[in-house]
Amino acid sequence: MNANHLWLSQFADCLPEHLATPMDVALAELAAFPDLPVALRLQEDLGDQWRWEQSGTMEQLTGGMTGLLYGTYARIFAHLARQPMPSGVQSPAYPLRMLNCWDNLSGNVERGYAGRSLFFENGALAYDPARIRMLARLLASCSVNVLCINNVNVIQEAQRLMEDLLPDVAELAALFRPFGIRLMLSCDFALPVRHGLSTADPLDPQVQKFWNDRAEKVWHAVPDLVGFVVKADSEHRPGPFTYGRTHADGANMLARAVKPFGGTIVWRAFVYNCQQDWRDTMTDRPKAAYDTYMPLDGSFDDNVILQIKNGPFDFQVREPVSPALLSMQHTHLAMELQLTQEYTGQQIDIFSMPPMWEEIFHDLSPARICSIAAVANIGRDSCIVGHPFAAVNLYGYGCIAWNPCTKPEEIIDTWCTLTYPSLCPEKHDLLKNLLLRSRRVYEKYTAPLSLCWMVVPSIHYGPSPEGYEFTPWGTFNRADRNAVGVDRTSKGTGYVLQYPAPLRDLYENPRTCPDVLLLFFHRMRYDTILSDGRTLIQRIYDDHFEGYEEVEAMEQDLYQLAPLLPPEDREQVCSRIILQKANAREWRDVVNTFFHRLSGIEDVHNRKIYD
Ligand code: GCV
Repeated sequence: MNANHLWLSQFADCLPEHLATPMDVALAELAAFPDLPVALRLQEDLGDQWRWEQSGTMEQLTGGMTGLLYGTYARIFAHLARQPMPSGVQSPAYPLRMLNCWDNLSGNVERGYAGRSLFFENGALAYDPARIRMLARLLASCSVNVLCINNVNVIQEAQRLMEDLLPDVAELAALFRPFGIRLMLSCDFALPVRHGLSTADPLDPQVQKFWNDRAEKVWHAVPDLVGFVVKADSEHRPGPFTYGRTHADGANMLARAVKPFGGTIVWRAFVYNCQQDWRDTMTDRPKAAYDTYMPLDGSFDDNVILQIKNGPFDFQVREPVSPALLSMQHTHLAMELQLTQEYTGQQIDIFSMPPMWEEIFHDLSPARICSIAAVANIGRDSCIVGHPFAAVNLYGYGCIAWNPCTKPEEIIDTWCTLTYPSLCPEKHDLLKNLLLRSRRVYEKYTAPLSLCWMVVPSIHYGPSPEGYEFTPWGTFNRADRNAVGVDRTSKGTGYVLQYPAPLRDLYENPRTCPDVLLLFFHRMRYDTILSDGRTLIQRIYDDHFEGYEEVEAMEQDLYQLAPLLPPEDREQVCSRIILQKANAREWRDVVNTFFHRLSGIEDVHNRKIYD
């Protein structure tokens, strides 16, 4: 891995090895741009903040230790992208800009599509320090400052990260530190049991003592650790429910153990019944987070952050904003996004996320959350993110973590300029427009009208209309010969009532509910006429046909661009678009055939649908 395949393509290939502080890194980065007459002035109390001023030909950057680093990257990027520098003090929207790696100690990455873990192999820490520095540099350059290195599913021997592997974790932490990045660890709620206690009950004094002692050991080894991430009572992970305790009991017990060290507990709200009987139409999975956590609003300690996925299901192509994010008033909330493309093309299909995030922040005021997290899309692949264009999601995440109001056009435009500086304006725009529309294209051929979960179970790539239908995961479409979708209105499961007005009223009524969310909220007959005059079934057919055609158009654009890309990117991009096209064709034909067979309704344009 080197800078040539990423948005640091115009930076010096590597930095000197022994840089002690973020200011040292800033100075080393600036040294590669002698044309930039920037003087750095450290003002410790500014922390992450920075201010840029110009007088005559001289420039001054004032900031805290990390602020100087962020300001330096901003200055270099502005120079390379020929953009003006902002005036006034620049501060991040969120103090913790977290990246969650789902890396296992075996070296496998859960839902990872960019190769094996950058940190682990064979049950131990195993990494190339030069690559780690490169990763740290990438993350710092887009303002990410917290890295959770292990999977929230703490399986196999991962508990050892808090035990005998602690000194190795400390060494890794030292590599990230000069880049202003602090580590977190995912922890297993049942750790006390592993150490011979008969219980992990959070109200048991022995359990509390266990965690107090453990926290002391952990922070002794890594004094600037941010804290623990916890997935409890979720998808078979242990948690407080086993002991009849609430999640506030569990989170607060851990929070009190880490408090003396300034630690934080990031408690994930991904809790639902993953053993639901498909015959049960009363239980509705999207209601679970709100139902579990709203009654606890206000009962979490100050150093607990409740981390809630952006939507109420699980990182589908399109979901409404999670109502728990909109409603909890007295709890520190973080929103969790997913960069790794589990349901969004697995870094084979192109799916650029900033337009999706803009929609989320349209309904969710950025001030409702105090932190932001994203599941990482990184690994050992040469371009680090699997598909060269998937880097725009990592870079873009950093941009919105600093300023959630950053426009998708701006993010993608800058990323294209930084990564592929030699593209002429016409080809630059070709790439930018391709990325900007990629999410909508993917949505059309996989999940139009929010018809989600028609995906191959477990793998989550490729179509399988009934793949999840009779499973325990609570992810049903309940398609029959007349209609499809789950009624989540007040007359149905009542999910819509979890929203505050005016969203509740907007979604309740199929005439005001945005088309793209129709089948999330409503069960609809195939012959229902939608806002554009077409029937529901015709929209399903049309979107699948159009989605495929749009992938064909993307392929043509890529063939124009490919000769201009660095050879390694060219090869990746060209081979993956062929796979994407085959995937889109499969989705089009499988889903259209499925509905054609069920409904018996013909496509008004008589296109080929199989019998
Ligand atoms: C880490 C989904 C994924 C799991 C993931 C889980 C989670 O269910 O498929 O791989 O587990 O989300 O977010 O905890």
